[in-house]
Amino acid sequence: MRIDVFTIFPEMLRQFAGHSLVSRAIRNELLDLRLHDPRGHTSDAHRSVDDSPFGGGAGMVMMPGPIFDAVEAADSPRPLYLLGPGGRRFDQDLARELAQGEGFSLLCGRYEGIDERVHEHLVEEELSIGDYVLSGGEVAAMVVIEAVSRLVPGMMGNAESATEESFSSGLIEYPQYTRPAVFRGWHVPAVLRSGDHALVERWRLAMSLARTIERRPDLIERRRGLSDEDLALLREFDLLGGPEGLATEELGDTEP
Ligand code: JEE
Repeated sequence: MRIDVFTIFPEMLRQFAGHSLVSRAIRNELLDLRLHDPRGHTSDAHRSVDDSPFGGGAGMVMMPGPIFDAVEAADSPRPLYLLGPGGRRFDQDLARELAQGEGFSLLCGRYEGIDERVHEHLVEEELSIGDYVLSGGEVAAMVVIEAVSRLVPGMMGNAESATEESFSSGLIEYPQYTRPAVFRGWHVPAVLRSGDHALVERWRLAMSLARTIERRPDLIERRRGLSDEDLALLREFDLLGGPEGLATEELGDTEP
């Protein structure tokens, strides 16, 4: 997979690319990450990439020239996505879609934004990683690269990909424990030490369901509510029912 990034802060991405999963993907030649700096495509003495907005107002806007020139010189993989606070939400579905392809490109803005002609005539689409305001697209680009590259075939062992399959089922995670079995008087749930693998599987799914109902009801809606099997599972572990409904205060409780 080839990913090209256009940024006036290539050092931020170079730092990122030197770490953990992404650096391993690059070393193993599963990922070809290329960085391009629009500042290398300026012609004035100050190497300007921004200017004040037509019509007035505060802040600066990125000029179209250096961006068009950098993109055209790179012959970078399409689609080219612009990262910005007003874009379509980047989510796991899009990460999965991008991981299936041969590559894509990311354009990181800075300042108050980018000249509209870049939106209209250069990029396919604007993406946003969430509803908060960053100072530029670089951190968002790292988020996209990390989410996509961990899904690239060959990135992880088969065991992990199987887990990925079942857990991109749209539920949040079940609680996990490691040694010691008792820590400061807090016990690991007995189910997990029972040795009954089928029981453990059912408990984990039940906990995932209960936590998703409690914390992310939108995800339950997205899978079109609870099935009869879901309800049976929740009942089996007493995670549903009673006049107060879901016993939310007990989820994740590790008291003896
Ligand atoms: C790229 C510049 C800063 C600050 C105007 C008007 C926006 C841009 N999820 C995400 N949040 N933020 C970004 C992101 C931010 C960026 C750039 C990505 C380039 N900035 C910037 C303020 C404004 N504001 C009122 O509504 C909010 C525009 C991002 C992503 N991806």
